[in-house]
Amino acid sequence: MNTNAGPQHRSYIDEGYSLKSWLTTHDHKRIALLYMVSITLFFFIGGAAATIMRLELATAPGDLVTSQTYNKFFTAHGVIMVWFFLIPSIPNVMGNFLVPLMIGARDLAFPRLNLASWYLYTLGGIFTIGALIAGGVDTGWTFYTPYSSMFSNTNVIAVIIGVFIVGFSSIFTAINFIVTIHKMRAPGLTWFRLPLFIWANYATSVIMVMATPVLAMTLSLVAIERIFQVGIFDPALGGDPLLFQHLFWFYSHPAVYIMVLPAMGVASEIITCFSRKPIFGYRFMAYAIIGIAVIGFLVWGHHMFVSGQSMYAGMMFSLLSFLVAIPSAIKVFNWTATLYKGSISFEAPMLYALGFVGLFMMGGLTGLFLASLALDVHLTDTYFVIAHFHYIMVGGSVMAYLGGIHYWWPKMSGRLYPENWGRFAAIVIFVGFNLTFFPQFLLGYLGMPRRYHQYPEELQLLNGLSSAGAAVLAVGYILPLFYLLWSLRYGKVSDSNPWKAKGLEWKTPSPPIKGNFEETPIVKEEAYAYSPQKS
Ligand code: HEM
Ligand SMILES: [Cu+2]
Repeated sequence: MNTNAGPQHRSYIDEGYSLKSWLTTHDHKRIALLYMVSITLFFFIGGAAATIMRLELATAPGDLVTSQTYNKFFTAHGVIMVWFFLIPSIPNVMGNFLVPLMIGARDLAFPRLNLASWYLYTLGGIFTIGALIAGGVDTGWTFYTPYSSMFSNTNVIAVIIGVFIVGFSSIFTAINFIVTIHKMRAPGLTWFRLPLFIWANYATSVIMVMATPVLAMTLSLVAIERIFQVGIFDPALGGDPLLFQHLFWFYSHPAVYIMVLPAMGVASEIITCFSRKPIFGYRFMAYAIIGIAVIGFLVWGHHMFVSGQSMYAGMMFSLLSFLVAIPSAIKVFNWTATLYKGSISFEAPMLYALGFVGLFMMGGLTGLFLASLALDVHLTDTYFVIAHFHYIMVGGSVMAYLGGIHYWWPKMSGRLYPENWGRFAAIVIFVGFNLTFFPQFLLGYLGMPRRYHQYPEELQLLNGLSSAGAAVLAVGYILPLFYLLWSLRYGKVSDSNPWKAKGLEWKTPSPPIKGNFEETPIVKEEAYAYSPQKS
């Protein structure tokens, strides 16, 4: 079973090369590639907005763009990166490709719905990009009312429609994953034999189904207030602006776990493979995923410590936010314990995964600073918050996404990427990332507020470092684009299991055939049955 099925092996890619064959495909693997192309496009559009911002902030005066234009750039950046890159990234690309393969199924439960999700994503993207071309939006990705509902003169409605539509794409994908994982596991693949990547995508899907409708409803209310002047959030009309914040963060805090749980799943797969050891504390890892998903719904008020919510609410939200750190810490502990006495090798995916763990930890621990009621009064709305969430979402999730892309690239494409380039890019990204975002912790602590296009001279040095880091980071992100595309043509042909990894996805040829498996696999062993090495 360890080699490809020979020259007659017809992979999912060979099923058709015409544009039509791609745009009408029902194969989860081809849909995954459609997503990969689209989200990569959005990543670079969002990145372009960030580049303009860091260029403006390279010097103290606001001399590159006006403050109004700057507002539009950070809004575009946030909206695109959150809804069109981070949320769909790992679930819709890797989840789509791997959920059926990892559980020994032929496809997702609802292949047509899966394709529909991609079309919804695209339609939402067209609305959003259209709104940006038509002049942009200046509310920030958080759409705070009553500014967004009553005062902003920009294309709020069009962007809201875009985000609303892409929300349904998330919900449909989530329903597909939940049903598939419940109903289509191969014989013998019990819940506690599932790869943690599956657990992570399962929990993420549950969050998507439960939280995304709240966002859809909230944004609809903003649109209703804006169009019909019905008092919902605007106090002048008898509405309540805090209601918006509660609703928005009731979605958006769980949404941050939509962005990071799948990344944790990827890291678990990679770390156990390149340590050649079963993951430490498998059950705790699975329970921690569920714990994070549940507690993640109870902490939204930590975004509202200074909003005027009651002090008792603040104290409860502070306490609950500390609680969410416990399952996160369990995961970090178990990854570390997996490494302990492992037979570790540092291929590119492993470098990304280790980068993920370190940066995620920085993000999580600074989250605890912010979760401390008193400290947050000083730090809220400063660059400290920006640094915190970029450590998690960029240092964490984007690192893990890239790690996963490298790890499963041979499976997806049938080719090996050039290993040294892979390692080099991982290091450039790690260095560039820290240079960009570490100074922002200091800037925030010194009181630099977020969302300003100019700042006092004394903050020049730290901002200069950050902008320089952004340039390094940009190079790091562009590198994989080149060598991965290069490898499609010139890379070495991969066999079915280049990493000698466990897991059903490696028991099928690379790239897999249309229905994934010649015959349904039967699972007889636990997850990650790597044999412990004697050293
Ligand atoms: C140990 C877990 C975490 C804790 C205790 C925590 C705590 C916090 C707190 C208290 C804030 C509000 C800060 C303020 O506005 O003053 C915050 C902001 C934020 N956090 Fe976290 N966080 C954690 C994990 C995460 C994760 C996993 C993500 C993303 C994947 C994330 C993304 C964000 C974002 C996007 C914001 C800012 C939103 C905005 O105002 O634009 N956090 N975090
Ligand atoms: Cu939060």
